[in-house]
Amino acid sequence: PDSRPWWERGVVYQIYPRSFQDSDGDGVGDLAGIQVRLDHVASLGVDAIWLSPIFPSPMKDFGYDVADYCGIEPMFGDLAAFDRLLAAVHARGLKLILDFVPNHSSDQHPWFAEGRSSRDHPKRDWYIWRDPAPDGGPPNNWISDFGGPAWEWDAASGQYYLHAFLKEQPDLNWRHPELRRAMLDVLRFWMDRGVDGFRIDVLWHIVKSAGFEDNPFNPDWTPDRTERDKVLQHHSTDQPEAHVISAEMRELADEYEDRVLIGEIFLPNERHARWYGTPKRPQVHLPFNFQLIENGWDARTLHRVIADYEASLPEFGWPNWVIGSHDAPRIAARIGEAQARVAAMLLLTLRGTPTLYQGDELGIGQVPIPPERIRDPQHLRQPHLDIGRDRSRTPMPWDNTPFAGFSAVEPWLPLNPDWRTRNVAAQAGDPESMLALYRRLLSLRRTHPALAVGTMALHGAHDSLLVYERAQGGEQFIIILNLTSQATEFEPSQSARHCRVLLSTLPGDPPVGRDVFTLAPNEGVILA
Ligand code: TEU
Repeated sequence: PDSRPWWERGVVYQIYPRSFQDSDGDGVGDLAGIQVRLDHVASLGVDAIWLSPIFPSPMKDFGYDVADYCGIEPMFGDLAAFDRLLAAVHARGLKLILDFVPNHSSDQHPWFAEGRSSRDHPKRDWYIWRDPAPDGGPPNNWISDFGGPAWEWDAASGQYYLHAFLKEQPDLNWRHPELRRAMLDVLRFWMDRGVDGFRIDVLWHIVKSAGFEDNPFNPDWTPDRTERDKVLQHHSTDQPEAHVISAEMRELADEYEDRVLIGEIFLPNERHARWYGTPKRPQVHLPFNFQLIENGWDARTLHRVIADYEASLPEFGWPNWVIGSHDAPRIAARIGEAQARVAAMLLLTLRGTPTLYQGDELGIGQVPIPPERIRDPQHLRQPHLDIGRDRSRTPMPWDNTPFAGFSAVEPWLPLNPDWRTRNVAAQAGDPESMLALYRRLLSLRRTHPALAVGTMALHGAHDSLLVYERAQGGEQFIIILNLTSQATEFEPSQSARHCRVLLSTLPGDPPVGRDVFTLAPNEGVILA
């Protein structure tokens, strides 16, 4: 048996709690709903669930604005419901990862309300307050990720406070020792309760340069890009002190058994890799790797992305891959449904921990949202840009009963228009479905550790095909992915000549045992 920790062997499944299952008829998902649907998660064959935030929140950013780090949002349930869910998850041999949002709280958090009340309040410096610039304007040129200045004027106390996201999400001051202790206690609280780890929201943001210098302007900015991109986030992100805190979080996690830290970090390879820390002073186990989302989808680009990423990893650093999230456009819409099957094979056979996003296992596309139903604050603030996150946050379609079995009432966001045929029940009974493919891939990974934790050797770059081998303990697999919609010949090496197709992404009779090396359009195969 492999002695690797579960987060290296396993697969993570992201649940967006508002949109998984509603159990109490308010049109919004909840914890009891998730518990009812654990069969789906278990039968998929994943190992861990990551829940987007479930804490009390005014929901200005749908839970990423936390008003109490140690409670449960009433819309989702309560601590008792959480404990029941955690026990049910563990009873199935699954792990539960929570979303920790350390960069900012809600402006409704009592800490902020207290600090806001007066300049001399002991909690004032738990957030980032600055005097105006000499002209009365904001202290510097930093821009919020959701557009507009990152500073909000507080007339009552005559200062600005910093918010990297919405003004309802004031940034916490991690340089303050008491705030730091209070936030680390939050991690302790949930680990004592039994959670298996955390996905840490915008970890690279948590400390700002002490000098609050202006950020440099981005010479490549054009009006079709988000306002945030106008300046490079040079002084507002990736500060050395943030790495110190990340190491402290790890030290704390390591006081417990088998807990994982996954950091949400957007940086070029070399700086990204530093978030692993060093063997002596480790930081997060998995700095999230979004490169399959951020880059073009063709054989040469993927080859370069994989090779460069692998080359950038420290020797002890374990890779990870993501193709979808609650922030990104749906993979099936971005590259087409046929290629999305190839993407599933890529994600589940690359070296590194995969994270699946709910609904991608059904091949759901970008769901059209009528203008009056748009909820995403990022979209509402920059309506001229094509950045609506609601379109990938829509409710899970479970079956073809009213509201797709998600809820007894009209859900908070519309369902995918094809929910009557594209739902879990329909796909579970269809061997050609995306769901069936995901289940097969996940079960192969489980039976053959080489596919999960084996070594990986990339073949040379090719215009149409991406080819790599995975091996461990005498087992060897060749993965060949056709990134194009043309049939493409694969020139087998001597060793590959005797291989047989173990699994194809093609719908229809999986051509098991086939020994031809012509890949059909949009076909991926695993050879053994
Ligand atoms: O996202 C961080 C982040 O970088 C986003 O601004 C991302 O670039 C954008 O959503 C892409 O369209 C995290 C959470 O995942 C996101 O949902 C939150 O809104 C954000 O942090 C603030 O907490």
